[in-house]
Amino acid sequence: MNGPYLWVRTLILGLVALSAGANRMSSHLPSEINVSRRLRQSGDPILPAGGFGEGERDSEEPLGEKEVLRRILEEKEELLSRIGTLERANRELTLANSVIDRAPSDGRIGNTRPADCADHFVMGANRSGIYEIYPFTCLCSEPLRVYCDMETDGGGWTVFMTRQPADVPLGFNRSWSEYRSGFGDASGEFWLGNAHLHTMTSSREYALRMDAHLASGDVKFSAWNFFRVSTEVDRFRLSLSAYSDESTSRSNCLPNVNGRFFTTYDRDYDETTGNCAVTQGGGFWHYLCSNPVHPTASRSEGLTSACFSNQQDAAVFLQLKIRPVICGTSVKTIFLNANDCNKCP
Ligand SMILES: [Ca+2]
Repeated sequence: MNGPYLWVRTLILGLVALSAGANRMSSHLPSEINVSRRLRQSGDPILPAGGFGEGERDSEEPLGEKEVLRRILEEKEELLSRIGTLERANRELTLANSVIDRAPSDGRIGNTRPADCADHFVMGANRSGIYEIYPFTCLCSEPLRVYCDMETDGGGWTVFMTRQPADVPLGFNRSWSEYRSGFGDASGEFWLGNAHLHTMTSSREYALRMDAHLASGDVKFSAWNFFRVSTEVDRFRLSLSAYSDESTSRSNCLPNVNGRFFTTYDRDYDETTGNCAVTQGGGFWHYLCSNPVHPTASRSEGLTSACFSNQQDAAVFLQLKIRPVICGTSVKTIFLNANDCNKCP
């Protein structure tokens, strides 16, 4: 993805060169967007006779400054569109490679079951909605019904929690066993289940994303490049990487969850004398009840936070979702096809 970013950087450099009337940068720029070079060809660094678009203005009047800027903006829009296309193509290619990496070593083809929404995406699904996935090591297992976000940041996201407006809001003040198995419906508000999160994140390396639609109308997201849930014996302990710089939230909404155990009203594994799940509602990877936002809390207790934007803002829609880390070898190799149903436990 360095190419597109290099183009953007190059375009910015070109704009700087234009405003300064300087041509010395032109030798570093690719020909198709080399604004400075085109201006230099005209003999006038500010009002090019050569213009933008080959052969359009060979012998006409110099362009006005507004026209020059308009054309620059047009080229910028075109470049941004091409960057978006290239980024999506690159993401699809990388995800496709991850599937190829997971192919059986004996050369057998077919019978591959999607382990998550990223697999569905690679197999051609590009519409968000309900899908069945098989995040297990044994092909005999029943599928899970999940919501796949196939649009956000290239798609391929498996949603494991949704909070959204509902005529009858789903209660998230649930027991340990309910959070273990999951509750709600994937088409509305729901929690996928900690046991499923453990199965999924122990077979592949996943990134976490939180999307928030705010009462103010703003849309923000937070991202973390590593997310893994441990076993139930380990109290579903969470491993979460540092907050990603790509996030658009004002600050890290989950700064205190890495290494924490899951806590519900009937299992107190937080570090307070009380129980964060009792005082805030819901269940989560609590420490000192001090996270800026508590995604499973009652709305009045947990979904209003200044971590989203500059003002204390309430999330009216909140999703937590995971996707395989798509940087080559970090996706672990698993051979679903190689499993023998006769050996299922
Ligand atoms: Ca406690």
